[in-house]
Amino acid sequence: LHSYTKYNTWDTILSWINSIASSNPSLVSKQVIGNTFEGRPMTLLKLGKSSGTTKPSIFLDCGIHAREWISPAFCQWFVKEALETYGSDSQMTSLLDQMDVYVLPVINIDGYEYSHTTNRMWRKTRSKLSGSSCLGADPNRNFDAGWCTVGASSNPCSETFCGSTPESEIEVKHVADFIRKNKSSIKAYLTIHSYSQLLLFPYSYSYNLAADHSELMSVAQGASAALTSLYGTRYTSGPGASTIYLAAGGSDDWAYDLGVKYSYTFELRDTGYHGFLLPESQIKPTCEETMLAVKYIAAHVVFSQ
Ligand code: 0X9
Ligand code: ZN
Ligand code: ZN
Repeated sequence: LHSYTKYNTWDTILSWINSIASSNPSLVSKQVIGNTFEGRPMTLLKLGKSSGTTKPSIFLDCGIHAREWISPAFCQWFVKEALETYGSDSQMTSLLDQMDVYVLPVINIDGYEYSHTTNRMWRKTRSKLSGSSCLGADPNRNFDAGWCTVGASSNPCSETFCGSTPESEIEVKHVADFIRKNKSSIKAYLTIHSYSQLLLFPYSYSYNLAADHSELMSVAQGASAALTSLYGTRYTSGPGASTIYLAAGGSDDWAYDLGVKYSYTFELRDTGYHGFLLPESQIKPTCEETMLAVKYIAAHVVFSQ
C-alpha cells in the first residue's frame, strides 16, 4: 500500500504513478522514456497546466543511486504537494501555469528494487558486463561529462565504476536522450541524492568555476536559506569539486554543459548519523523543507524567463 511517509517498493510506486496520472488528467500526464536493463518501465510524469504551446520546463529526477531511499520519497512528495497546492499556493500555481515540471520518480529502478530485496546498501545499476562477475555501474559516473577522468573507476567491481562507455547504462541513455530531445524547453535540471545536506552545482569533473558560477551560487544560497527556515536544517552550497569531491560523469555537469543553466544536485538529510538509513519518521520533515528549496529555485527559473 502506498504511503508518502514510507519507503515504497517499486511496484507500489508504479501503481501510484498510474493512479495519480489517471486521477489528475488536467495537470498530469505520463510517458515511458524506455525500459531499464531488467525491463522495468521508466515512467516520467509531466506536471503543468496545458497551454497549447511548449512551455519552458524543469526536469527533476530521483533515485539515481539505489540505496538513497529518501530521494524517490521526495519525488513522490513533490508530485503530491504540487497537485494539492495548485490553485491555493500562489508560487505553485504560477509555476505550473508558466512551466512544466518533468518528474522521474526513480531512475535506477533495478538497483532500487535490489536494495529492497537483497542488499540494502546497493548503489549501482544491475547491468551485466561480459568478462566480469561484478554487476552494475555507477549511473552518476556514466554521463558524458569528463567521463571516467577523475573520481571514478574503470574497475567493474568498484562502487564508482564509470561503465564500459559513456551512457553504457541504458537508464542513463534514456534520461540523456530525453533531455537532449527536449533541450530547448528544459531550463533547469534538479537531481536528488542523499546524504550530507548539500546543494551542489557544476563543476564536479574539474575545479574550474562554471560560467554562471555567481548566479548558481546565489540561487543555491537563497534555496538553502529557504530550506533552513522551516526546521533549522543546515545546508552547504557550492560547486561539487570543492564542496565534496572531484568526480566526473555526473548528470549535473552533463546537463549544464548541454546548456541547462540551472543544474543542481541535492544531497538530502542527514549528515551521517543515520546516513542512507534515514528513518521513515524523517521523510515528512525532510520533504517539507526540501520543497521550499526546490520552489525557490523554480521561482527563480520562472522569473528568469
Ligand atoms: O558521488 C555522487 O555521485 C554524489 N554523492 S552520493 O553520496 N549521493 O553518491 C554527488 C554528486 C555530485 N555531482 C557530481 N559528481 N557530478
Ligand atoms: Zn547519490
Ligand atoms: Zn506540505
